[in-house]
Amino acid sequence: MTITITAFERSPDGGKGLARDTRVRWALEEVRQPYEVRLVSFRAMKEPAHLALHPFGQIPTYEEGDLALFETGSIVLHIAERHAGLLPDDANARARAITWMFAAVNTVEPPILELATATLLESDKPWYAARLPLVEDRVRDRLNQLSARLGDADWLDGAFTAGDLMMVSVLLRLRSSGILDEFPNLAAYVTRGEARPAYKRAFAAQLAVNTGKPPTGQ
Ligand code: GTB
Repeated sequence: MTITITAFERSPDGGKGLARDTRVRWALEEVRQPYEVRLVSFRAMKEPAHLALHPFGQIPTYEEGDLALFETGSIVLHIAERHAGLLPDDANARARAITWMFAAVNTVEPPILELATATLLESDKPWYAARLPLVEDRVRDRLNQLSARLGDADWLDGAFTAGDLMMVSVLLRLRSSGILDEFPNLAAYVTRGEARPAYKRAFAAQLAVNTGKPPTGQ
């Protein structure tokens, strides 16, 4: 059955891979599932046809036969549950990997998003300079904890899982802030994720959309 996802017609990041379709592409590449992409404009995202797929008028969405999903955590979990390669066979290890997926979107991503929102939308406010260090410190608190847990391991719980895919995707958004580099083991963890051939294919595919150049073979 054909898998179709949606992505920005033009991502505001110009193809840095920060829009959330990249994590879905990455999951599909890890499990070697071909997929099609329907590009949507900001206007089209708020129109009834797209709202029927995504109640909040966002990307990405995922369609496969009669199934339509939104929310990247749910989409990546769906992919990981149906195809080998992203979740361990052992039931307890599988549950722990899913726990890391939730931790990525529910515990680590919120302060990172708060920082991105502050930088992007609030820098002209009179209180911005006073608030920014507080927001940055909330990110540092989470990274401190995550860094302590990761230690010198390659991945969060044994072999690479969908938990790492989601966590690396979430941490990537921090790179431009410089905060990630304060945590060398996390910076190396992100680099390890980006070095995976499946990530490289996903990144190249979204970059091609944003530059108009076809992806080079990986
Ligand atoms: N919780 C949802 C999920 O995980 O799927 C969040 C989905 C979401 O935020 N989608 C964004 C969107 O559609 C795109 S990814 N926004 C349009 C809107 O809400 O109208 C967020 C994003 C956008 C741009 C950059 N960037 O340019 O750096 C990074 C991330």
